[in-house]
Amino acid sequence: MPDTIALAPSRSQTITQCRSCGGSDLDVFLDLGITPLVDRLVDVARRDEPEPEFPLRVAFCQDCTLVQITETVDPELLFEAAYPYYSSFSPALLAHSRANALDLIERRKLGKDSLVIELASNDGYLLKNYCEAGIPVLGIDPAIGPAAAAEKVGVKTLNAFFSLNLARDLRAQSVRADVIHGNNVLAHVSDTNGFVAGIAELLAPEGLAVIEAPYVKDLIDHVEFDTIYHEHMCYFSVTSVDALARRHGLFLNDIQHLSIHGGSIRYYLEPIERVGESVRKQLRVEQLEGLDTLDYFRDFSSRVEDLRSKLMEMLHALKADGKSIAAYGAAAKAATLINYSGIGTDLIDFVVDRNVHKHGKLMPGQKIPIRPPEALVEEQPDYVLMLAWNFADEILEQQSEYRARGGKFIIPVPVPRIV
Ligand code: JHZ
Ligand code: ZN
Repeated sequence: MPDTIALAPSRSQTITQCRSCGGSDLDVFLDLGITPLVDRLVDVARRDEPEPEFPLRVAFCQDCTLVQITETVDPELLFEAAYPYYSSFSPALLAHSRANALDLIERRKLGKDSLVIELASNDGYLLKNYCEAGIPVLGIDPAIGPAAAAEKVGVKTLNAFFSLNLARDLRAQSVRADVIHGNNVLAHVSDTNGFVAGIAELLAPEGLAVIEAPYVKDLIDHVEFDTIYHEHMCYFSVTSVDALARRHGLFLNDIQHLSIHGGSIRYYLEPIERVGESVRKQLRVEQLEGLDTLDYFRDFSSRVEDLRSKLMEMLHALKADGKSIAAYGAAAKAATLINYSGIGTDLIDFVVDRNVHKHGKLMPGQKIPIRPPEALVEEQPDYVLMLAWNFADEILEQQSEYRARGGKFIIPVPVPRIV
């Protein structure tokens, strides 16, 4: 296991050991340059102040196969008071989460004597489904705004970072969970082992941890390079999660491959070993395709560069032709895409997003203004760059009026195309 990370006053530290196994054989295969923090939207009044920026490099661990970034940014800075991500602005995500809760209530026979804990419970988007069914819940989330929103909808929430210490404190108060959810959070923690050890600590002997994380194979295969940012410290495969879980007495017994967020895996971990065919099969696939070797990742950097040049060519050609362009989705991934590509206000007039907490702010780095989606029909730009491409179907449907009036969308990933 790696040594504990002590953050330097610069508020970031470069790792020298793998975040999971502690090995020192880390090979960098992608360098996205020095980039700002993607969820640190800029207030208009502070547009001229320098933003914190950090190197964004991705490495492969030769020992345990985990893909990870080499810089750890202080979590207080990453998830500070103004953290703008609220899960409940995405109807598809709400439906996805509700289906998961209903399935677990049924399969695990959850009831009023059960306890469901969610790590990074955000605004209560998932746990509220259990509350409705009368099942006790506890959300844990460090972001103040989303945690307050969760309390408002009746989801009891502890406003804190989850860690092994917190898990021990809770267990000392006899808290044990029948189900622990962790959606899109395992990649976000700097103490990867402490987080999984904390889950093992809090889980009841017959309990189940359900962890969702973007799948590194989808990231590589579909050139989803924009999902790389400082919040995402790790990029998991089934092989790397299996090794991580076993180190803490948990077993990866089942998985589901999901389409959410450009391709994710839902990992089912239990203190009892009963590895199912879904896991065995995907471990074989990863081995056959070479995800456990650096070779799989070697040409990724040139594929990313190729995507960028195609996209920039397209945007410049449209501008040269006198077309106006806006963008959809002030997402975290949007900030990586525009900053790595160098897409600024010379190309994009504004970005729209449904999240009211983002309106009136500026995109990190490129300082493009963020407006409500209605601005598309009001201004009727000729093209809209789809930065939240993971929700493209849903957004295209919502934007039928803009499209009926002749508006077109540019989907950047995996190959820039106009629809
Ligand atoms: P979205 C998020 O990343 C958050 P982001 C987080 N960083 C993470 O780990 C990954 O997911 C996996 C808006 N929207 O969720 C909402 C509309 O405006 O894809 C969001 O601002 N209208 C923790 O931020 C953005 O788009 C819509 O109809 O990259 C989408 O962001 C819909 C559906 C969304 O991911
Ligand atoms: Zn490793």
